[in-house]
Amino acid sequence: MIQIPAFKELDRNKEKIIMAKKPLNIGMIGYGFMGRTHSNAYCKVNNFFDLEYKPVLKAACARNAERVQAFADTWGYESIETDWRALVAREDIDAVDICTPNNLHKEIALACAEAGKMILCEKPLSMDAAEGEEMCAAVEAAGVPNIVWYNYRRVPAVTLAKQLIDEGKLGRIFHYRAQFLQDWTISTDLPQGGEALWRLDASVAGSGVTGDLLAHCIDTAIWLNGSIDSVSAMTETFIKERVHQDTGEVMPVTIDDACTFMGRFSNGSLALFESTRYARGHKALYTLEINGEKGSLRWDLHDLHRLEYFDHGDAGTVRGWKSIHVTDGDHPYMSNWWVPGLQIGYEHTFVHQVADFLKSLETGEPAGPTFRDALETQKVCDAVLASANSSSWHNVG
Ligand code: SOE
Repeated sequence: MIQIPAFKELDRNKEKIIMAKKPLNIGMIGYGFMGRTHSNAYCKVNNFFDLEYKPVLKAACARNAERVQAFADTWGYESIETDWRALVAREDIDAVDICTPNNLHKEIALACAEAGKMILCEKPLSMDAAEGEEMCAAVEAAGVPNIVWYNYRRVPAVTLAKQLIDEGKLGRIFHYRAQFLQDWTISTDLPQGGEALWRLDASVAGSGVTGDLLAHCIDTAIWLNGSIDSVSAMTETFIKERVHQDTGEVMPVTIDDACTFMGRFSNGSLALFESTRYARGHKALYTLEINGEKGSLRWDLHDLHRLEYFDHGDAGTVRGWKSIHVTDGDHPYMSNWWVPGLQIGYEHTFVHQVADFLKSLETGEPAGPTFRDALETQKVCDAVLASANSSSWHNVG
């Protein structure tokens, strides 16, 4: 493992000793969109956060040697593997980042746990809760640090919402509603399955929008407002057959193209969630709103640096929705970036996740969502799909 020597650096006019960093050797499996967001985060994190550990991009792994080599060259991985088992077996890998399609998460995670590797797993945790249970048992028995990439928790405005709720600013919560809307699968000509389109193949993805998009909304909701106890859902598959990209055969589509559900949180508040890939005009519109006795909060991914806040405690004459520009030094994560008033974006949420994960290695305090936290989300997804299938209410877990 590479040892980085201590060196001196001028930091904002103060001379500061930067201690030697402990290398954390990363093995990345997969090189799609998420492989890029995570790699970017590993590259940037030590430029902005003061941490003991420094990720070292040791190896990237995927089946196609030429393409994974190109990915490794772009991001600076030192080596490549074409078999994930070989990567997991390598002694010079400390942490494995699972960025494969969902149907491989479990097998890889179990092998990593057995090999004593830390795991950073792309969301959703698993194809279903039963797989998730096995994954939790494996990482907990092995005692390996683990985290799932539900990145939207770490948008500073969303983290600020968490702080305000925990401070009691909203009081008793009555309603939680969230939407995640896209429009990229409307064309009937779009094939299903195979590279880049595996999200449309239930045997690889586990489900459609429920596991891919609603899982984000559910993770944030549980984090902000506690457990969800019961759900009543409906799903729809608008385009019933598509050509499978791998075989050229026309096959039934078995994912949920859209899903709407209502539910009850353990704290007595009501939930309303909607997700679809058929909302023409919307590319990635994740919105959430929480209404409490003393106030409300609203957030929108298309304007991600703003948190809207209504405080009923304000004097009546000036009471109204405030739009907080979450870019000041005392806002979550922001003191690590530029100067007050300058906003950051989507990619930074992944940097925050890596920073929190590395910090957790220093403190021994796990950074969430751990596999166990993400299993809760998986259980809600399972209950949603079961409810839609049976047209009846389902309890979670
Ligand atoms: C799907 O289009 C997708 O890329 C999800 O898989 C991601 O998790 C979400 O953040 C954006 O949309």
